[in-house]
Amino acid sequence: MLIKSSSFSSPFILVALLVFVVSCGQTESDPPDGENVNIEKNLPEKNNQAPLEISQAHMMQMPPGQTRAAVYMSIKNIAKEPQFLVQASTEIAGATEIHNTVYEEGMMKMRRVNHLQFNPGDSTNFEPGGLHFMLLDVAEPPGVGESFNLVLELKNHSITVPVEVRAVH
Ligand SMILES: [Cu+2]
Repeated sequence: MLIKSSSFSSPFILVALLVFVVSCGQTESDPPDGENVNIEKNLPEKNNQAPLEISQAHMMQMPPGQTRAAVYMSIKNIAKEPQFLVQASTEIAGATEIHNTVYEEGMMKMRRVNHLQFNPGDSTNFEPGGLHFMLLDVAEPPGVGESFNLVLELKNHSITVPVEVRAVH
């Protein structure tokens, strides 16, 4: 399932993505015709477009008594400029950190990441054994099927991502 998430309403984002595709399909030698010009008049301000496409945002159900959890997702930079993730937060956690998993001396360790760069067109997977959002001090773990919002703070954007809680099989 693909979830396009942002701090804006869904219809707005659909329009923004559509316009993005249209503008990408045009080349210098292929100027827009009259109809396209009319469409472009309705272009939202460029920096209002959500630069990241988020999919598969989820967290596994937390075992009783546990207060930490990892959130996973796939992030694709659909903008033309590099995007910088500097912070994440959610109301259900006392603190949220960006972590990477590293192997040192045969041990798997988590390391905090201060910021991440997403280059145009790149897809980055947050997945077990790799990058993840670490939720700390979760007082009331959400149940299976519920969802909560994780806010991604980029340098120039704030994107609200619905995170789905999945059952551990
Ligand atoms: Cu971690």
